Amino acid sequence: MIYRLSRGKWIRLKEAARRVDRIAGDLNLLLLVFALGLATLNVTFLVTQNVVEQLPRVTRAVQVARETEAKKEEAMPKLTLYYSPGASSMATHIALCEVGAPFELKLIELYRQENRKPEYLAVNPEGKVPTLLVESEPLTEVAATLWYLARQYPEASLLPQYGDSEGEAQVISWMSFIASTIHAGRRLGDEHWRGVFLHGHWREVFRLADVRLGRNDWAVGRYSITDIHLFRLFWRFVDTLHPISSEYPNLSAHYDRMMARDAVKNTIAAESAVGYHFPR
Ligand SMILES: N[C@@H](CCC(=O)N[C@@H](CS)C(=O)NCC(=O)O)C(=O)O
Repeated sequence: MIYRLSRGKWIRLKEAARRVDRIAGDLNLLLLVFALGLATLNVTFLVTQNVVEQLPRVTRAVQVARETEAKKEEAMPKLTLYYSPGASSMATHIALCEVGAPFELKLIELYRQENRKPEYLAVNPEGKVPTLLVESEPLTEVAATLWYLARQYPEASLLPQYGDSEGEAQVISWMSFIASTIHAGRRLGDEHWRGVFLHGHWREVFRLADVRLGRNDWAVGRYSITDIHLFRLFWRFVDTLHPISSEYPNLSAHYDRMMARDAVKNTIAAESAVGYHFPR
């Protein structure tokens, strides 16, 4: 038998088919959303289960790390720096900031001659700063305090690689030059004109230092305690004589590099807050 549909029924049938189609589409979407939701829940569950399982292990690892750190700190000697703002002790202060070691500062005001008091002479009979107390053992001379800190805190990389004899010898060469020629140069030939010190010899030794540094960023190929020692003296020279930077181009560029370091900024901030009282 052949059914012939009227045009009206045909249209209704097509409409019904379209509706069924739309509902099926909506159902598909609903199923997809549901499946995605289930998958997300599953992943969240797995992750949570994993985290809960790992938690005791992570907590233990954190505890062990803390204990190791505390033991390391206990094993480190107590450090106390006797200093006067802007004096040679500033170099040791910078190195202490560089290595990140805990330390205590003890102020010895040179302009008040506190370095001549018996209490301080008992610590350092020469009456000079710096003195670095390692526990209760005094260590004097800038070079020695810097060397000690660099060796005690190797992570700070303030010396050439251990065993690099040539690099180490270069550090000693520079440090001896700085202590015996540059530092001592300040007091040599202190000729003055109408009461003003000309520091001719001091200017000359910095010229030598400028040539020796050359265009290198750092004195011995990488940042080291040598740069700290050199910087402290040039900083003092700049503060005293205000040379034009083109006279000492290499030392001036080195000065800028040093001034950009956090350890230097923090030391200067701490010492200038106490106040500089320099002899002119
Ligand atoms: N050779 C010593 C020199 C230290 C030094 O000269 N310190 C000066 C201050 S920059 C000082 O304490 N002067 C006081 C004095 O001599 O009475 C070193 O390298 O540590």
